[in-house]
Amino acid sequence: MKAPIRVSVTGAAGNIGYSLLWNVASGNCFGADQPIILQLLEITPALEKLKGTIMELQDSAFPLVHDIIGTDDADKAFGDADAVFLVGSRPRTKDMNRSDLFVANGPIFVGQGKSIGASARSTVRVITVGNPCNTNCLIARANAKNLPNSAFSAMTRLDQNRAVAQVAGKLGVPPGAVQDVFIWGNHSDTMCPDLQLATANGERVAGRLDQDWVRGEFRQTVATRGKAIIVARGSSSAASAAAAAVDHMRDWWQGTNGRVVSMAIPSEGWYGVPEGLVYSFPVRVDAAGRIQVVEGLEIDDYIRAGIDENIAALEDEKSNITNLL
Ligand code: NAX
Repeated sequence: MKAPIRVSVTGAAGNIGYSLLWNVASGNCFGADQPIILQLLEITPALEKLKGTIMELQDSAFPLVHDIIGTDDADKAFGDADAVFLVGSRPRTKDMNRSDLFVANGPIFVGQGKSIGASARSTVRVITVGNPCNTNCLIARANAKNLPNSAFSAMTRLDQNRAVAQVAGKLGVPPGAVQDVFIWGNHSDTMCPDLQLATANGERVAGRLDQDWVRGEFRQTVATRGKAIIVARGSSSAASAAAAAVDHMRDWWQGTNGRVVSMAIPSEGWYGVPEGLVYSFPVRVDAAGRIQVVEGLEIDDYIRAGIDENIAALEDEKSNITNLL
């Protein structure tokens, strides 16, 4: 039996947490033979609700869950953490712009970044889900000074999964047949899906899809899916976001076995993206958990414009929070 790993989840009493915790506890993320200790962080007013979530987790009697800690103390929640899901923050509501989220959520990631740096293991892997997730990740990264860039990531996997679903629907194949779809840039409506490597049942999809659809309806649908779900459900994506967070962390933990996926990570200058910007790239993850950007792709004018639009958007987001870095 492997030794348990410590998995921290912030915002654990929230909507995404309610789905994410069950996915993680069942072994879907870290493997069916990997015991875990859940370390759940909430703000003080939500501790009672968290207590209810923990009671339900206990009642699920997951064999892999060796202990569950619920707390409003970040140092305790991140103590010796091997993996961290930064979910806790305010979701965008119908009346909010994305820019309102900076004011509401940026400062959370200063404190949590410092606390991760002080308390988590030096090998910790952090995924940032709380929006605006790329820039929140940048803030957390900047405040965890002792940790390497490679410890931090933000989630564009939901955008990728949305893109996969649209391509699968168009081609009339199950989503599992579609691989190597990836996203450039920011988790926002500027994100740029790229199908140049994508395959369905092992065959390239590029020649089989109408370019007007790819550049028009497809991109528009993926870009605005979050908003469409808020309008339809009255609250933002939760179960699909939790599933995407698990996909991201599972691939980081267990490797992608050659598949290409999207992860937003601190740039080292790849494809002209300024160093340090947390930007979604096509990546592969090796068995040791090293994230490797797929380099040398041919970038046509359309994709170049998409990459540049996202650089500008993220530089603009960064300019709002330089005091938090
Ligand atoms: P909820 O409001 O249901 O839950 C958020 C939870 O976070 C609440 O229980 C709240 O008490 C807690 N919280 C707030 N501040 C905290 C802090 N400082 N420390 C710890 N916990 C804190 O929102 P939910 O639907 O779960 O969404 C969470 C975040 O994910 C939002 O920012 C949302 O915008 C973001 N999303 C990100 C997505 C992505 O693809 N990156 C997609 C889904 C989602 O929109």
